[in-house]
Amino acid sequence: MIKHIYLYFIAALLLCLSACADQPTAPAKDTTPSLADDVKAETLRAWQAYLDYAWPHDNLLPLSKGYRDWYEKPLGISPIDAYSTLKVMGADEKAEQILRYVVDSSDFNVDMNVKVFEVNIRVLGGLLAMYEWSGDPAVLAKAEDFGKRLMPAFDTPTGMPTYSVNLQTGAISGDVICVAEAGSYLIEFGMLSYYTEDPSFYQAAKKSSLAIHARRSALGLLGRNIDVQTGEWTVRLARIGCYVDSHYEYLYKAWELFGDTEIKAAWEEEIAAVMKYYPERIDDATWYGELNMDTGEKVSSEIMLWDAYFPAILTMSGKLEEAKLAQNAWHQYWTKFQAVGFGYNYSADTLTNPYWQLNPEIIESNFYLWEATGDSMYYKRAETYYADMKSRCRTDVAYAHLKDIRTGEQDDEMATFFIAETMKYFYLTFGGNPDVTSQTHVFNTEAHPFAKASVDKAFAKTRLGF
Ligand code: DMJ
Repeated sequence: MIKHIYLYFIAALLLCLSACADQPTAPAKDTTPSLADDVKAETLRAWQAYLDYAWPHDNLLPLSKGYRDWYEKPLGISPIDAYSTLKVMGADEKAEQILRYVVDSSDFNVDMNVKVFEVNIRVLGGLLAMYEWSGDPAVLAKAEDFGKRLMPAFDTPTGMPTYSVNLQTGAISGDVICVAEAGSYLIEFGMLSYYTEDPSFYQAAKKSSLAIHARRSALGLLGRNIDVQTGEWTVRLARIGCYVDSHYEYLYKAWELFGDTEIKAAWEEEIAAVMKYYPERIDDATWYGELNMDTGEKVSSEIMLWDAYFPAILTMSGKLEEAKLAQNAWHQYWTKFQAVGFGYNYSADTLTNPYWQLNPEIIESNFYLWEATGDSMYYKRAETYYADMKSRCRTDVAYAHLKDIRTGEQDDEMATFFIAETMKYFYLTFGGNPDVTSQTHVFNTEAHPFAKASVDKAFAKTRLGF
């Protein structure tokens, strides 16, 4: 009996010792990656696909694993657009590879016509953010070279730029542009003037934005398309979003960044008219449709996905309650389809265009509201958007657009703003880089961040010439 107890004791001791040997001496590290880590890993995966199949062309084709250029020769739009996101995520080596490409190999002296608005927000904005992060004077020289090549477009009777400019010859073309294409240069041209101490860039941008402002209707509303030679509106339909969006965005943000009071006055007049005529409250959401710019009467209930930038601007300009209601509308739209298509009629509840380009706007506005309110509802909404996007758009190498948000059929495209904007706003929402926030930085409309602290407003006054 004693022998049995003894054996039992030895066996129990051995069991305990072996069990104890499996116990870690310190608490186990939580190996579940945070959502920010996941966004970074997915961004780097997509970036690697770009490097494998598309470098240094303008766009990756994520299904056929090829590439597409915007013009006759590549401008390196994807890499230049991706740089600031890679820096925000701390992927310094990948970012450095882009910087080396820009400094050593890029050449903007090419005989081709480029769309002034698009290359301004992506290429010039990207180069200026690259300079801000790196401090490399060779990058600033590239930005200045590029900015100078855009300047001939502004040489029109109204000061508003033509649609295209030839990067080599300066030949201009395209007399009718939309408001966003006229009024979205203050940040890039302002930063370029600030860094180069040459006010001519900001002066051109300001003249163009104020040319739009001067042509507002008696109600203070803007049309959609305008002739840059005559200054006449060619489409008098008013919208806050698509075709107009970054004009409003830049008035507010440029004021915040540089402190130009003339720009502030234009913003205050224009936003007052917007808030008077557009908002249409339906339950706990506010919608902003299409109006007649002269009468303020509603013309249609069609919204376009770019319009979703607006709650961000409302948030940053202190209209928090209006921002929440406007964002609720976008959340309702997303929840119906697990994405947002190009066009939706909120009165008829019908999709007018079902395509989704992985666009950032709803995620961007949600980010501003999350930071401003700290309400976990916005964090949870971002989790939903991210999970939906991952399950519907992820391919074996990167991410693809949706041809139809109802069927989920993918299209062989990955827009450059997917890395520049969409993934950056997800990463920041999930707490990936607390040093880059809506308080510390002003983002251009392509999400290239400029630190408020890097602009001394007293210097800005002389360097930008206001
Ligand atoms: C981006 O290129 C910019 O945000 C632009 O202002 C309009 N929208 C696209 C992304 O949807």
